[in-house]
Amino acid sequence: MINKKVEKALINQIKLEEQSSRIYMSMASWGEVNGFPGAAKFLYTHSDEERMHMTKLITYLNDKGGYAVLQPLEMPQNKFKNLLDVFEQILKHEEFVTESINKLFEIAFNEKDFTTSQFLQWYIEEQIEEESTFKGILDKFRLAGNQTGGLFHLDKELETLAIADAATGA
Ligand code: OFO
Repeated sequence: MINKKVEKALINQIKLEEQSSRIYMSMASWGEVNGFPGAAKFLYTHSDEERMHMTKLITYLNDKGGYAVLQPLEMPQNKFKNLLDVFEQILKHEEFVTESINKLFEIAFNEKDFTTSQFLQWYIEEQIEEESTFKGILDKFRLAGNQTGGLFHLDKELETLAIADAATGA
């Protein structure tokens, strides 16, 4: 049977992954109606990835004798200043997710639940990768400036990134 404290922390993380999926879905929808089809595609793919992160945690917890009870979610933001605003918010959100994963790891470790600590290694590495992806995208924004041509190319690049992500399941 899984430790109750660890179970509670895992349920909290499941909620955060589900909320992340909604946040990126909302951003994708905004991109789609605001002339950024590539960014929309990238964000839809990313929303799917978060759902996968959530499902992975649910099946792990249930498999270990716990019960992954889903929690109520908040309404995601649906208005953004521009595309840069969207990606700045994503990086901030991912930094928050990283903190949450680290705290979860700490709880599992302190409770001597080394199986869960080991399982969470995947999430720790995933967060390093995600933060680096979003920092890279923000660097490209800096290069593109606010010019329409630059943003058009960036949107195309995001579409290519979405296709690559979907292929690797990253
Ligand atoms: Fe955005 O990553 Fe989940 O954990």
